[in-house]
Amino acid sequence: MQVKLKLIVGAAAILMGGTVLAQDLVVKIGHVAPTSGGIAHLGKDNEMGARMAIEELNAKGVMIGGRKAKFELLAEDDAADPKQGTAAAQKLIDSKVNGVIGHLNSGTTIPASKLYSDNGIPQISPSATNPKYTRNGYKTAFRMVADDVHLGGTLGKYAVTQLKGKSIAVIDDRTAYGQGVADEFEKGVAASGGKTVGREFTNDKATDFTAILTSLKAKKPDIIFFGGMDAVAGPMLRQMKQLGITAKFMGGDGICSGELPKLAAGTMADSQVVCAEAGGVEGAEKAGLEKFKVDFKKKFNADVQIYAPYVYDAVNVMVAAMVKAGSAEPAKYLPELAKTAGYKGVTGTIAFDDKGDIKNGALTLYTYKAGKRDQLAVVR
Ligand code: ABU
Repeated sequence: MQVKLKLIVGAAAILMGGTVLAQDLVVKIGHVAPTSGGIAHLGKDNEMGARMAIEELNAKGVMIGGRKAKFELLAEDDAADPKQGTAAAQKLIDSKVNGVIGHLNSGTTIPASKLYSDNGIPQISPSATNPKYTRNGYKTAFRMVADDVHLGGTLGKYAVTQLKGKSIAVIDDRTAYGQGVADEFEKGVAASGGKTVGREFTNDKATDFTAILTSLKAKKPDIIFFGGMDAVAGPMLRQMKQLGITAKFMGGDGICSGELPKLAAGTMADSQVVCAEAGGVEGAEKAGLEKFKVDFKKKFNADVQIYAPYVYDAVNVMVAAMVKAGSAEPAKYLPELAKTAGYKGVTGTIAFDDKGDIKNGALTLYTYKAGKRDQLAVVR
C-alpha cells in the first residue's frame, strides 16, 4: 500500500512540475569568531558577513554536482581565546562541516588550523594576519588578507617617511597578532632609518595603562604604535589624553574599526590615529565594496566594522570551488579552492598563492576625522 502511494505521489510530481528536483544537498559552513567578550562587535561583524553570503546563496539557488545546495551556517563563538578556539573547531569537525570560515584572531586561528588540517577540512581566515598561520604547511589553510609582515612593515615605514616620527614607542598586547605586528612595525621603522625609544606590553583584557604610558611619556615619543585590538586601544587613547600625551597613535588592522572613536570616548584628535586594514580596493573595484556596505547596513542596520566583506567573499570563494569540483566533499573541492584565481569579490580580485595566502594583497591606510574613518591611501 505504501509503495503504491509513493508511486502515485512521484508520478504526480512529474506531471505537475515537469521535472523532479534532485534531493537538496545540505552543505554545512562553519564560522568562528569572538561573539562574546571585548571584541564581540568585531566577531558579530564577521558573522553577519557570513550570514549575508549564505542567505544570498540560498536565495539564488546553487547547483553542486547536479543537486540543489542548501547552505547551513554553523556559527561558533571562541571569545578570542585559544582554548575556546580549538574547542569550537572540534565541535564543527564533529558536526561534519564541509568547510570553515574563521577564526577572526591569529591566536585562535593558528591552533585551530592543525585540527582542520588533521581532519582535511578547508579553512579560510578572513582576518588572522600572523604569518605563521599559512607557514605550517597545512594544505587546508587559506587567508583573505595581507599578513603582519606586510602590515607592520608598511606602517613602520609610513611612521618614519610620511609621519616623520623621530622617537617612536611601541606597545603590544602579547597575543599572536599584537606581538607579531608590533615586531614587524619595529623592523619597518629600523629599515627606514627610524628610532624606537621604548617598548612596553600589556594584555588583551587590560584596562589600566597608566604605568606603561607614564614610563613611555618620559621618553617623549612623537608616535606610539599599539599592536592589539580596538577594545584595548580605545581606553589607551583615553588615558593618553588624561596623561597629556599628544603623540600620534598607530596600529594595525585590529584597531582600524568603525568602533574605535566610541571606544576612545571622543578623546581622539582629528588625524591623531593612523591604522591599516589588511586589504583594499581601488578604481573600478571600489563600487562593489561600497554596494556591499550599503546592502549590509540595510540588512543588519549596522555599519561594517572591518572584515565582514572579507568573510562574505570567503564564503563565496569556498562555494565557487565546490561548484567547480561538482562536490562539497572537502577532499574533492580542496584542490579547486587552492587553484582560486581571478575571483571577482567585493574585496577585489582574489587568488591564493601556494601557501594559501592572498596574492598581491593590499593595505588600506586610514586616519579618523570627526569620529569617522577617513581613507588615506591604498598600498600594495
Ligand atoms: N588581524 C587583526 C585581528 C586578527 C588577528 O590577526 O588576530
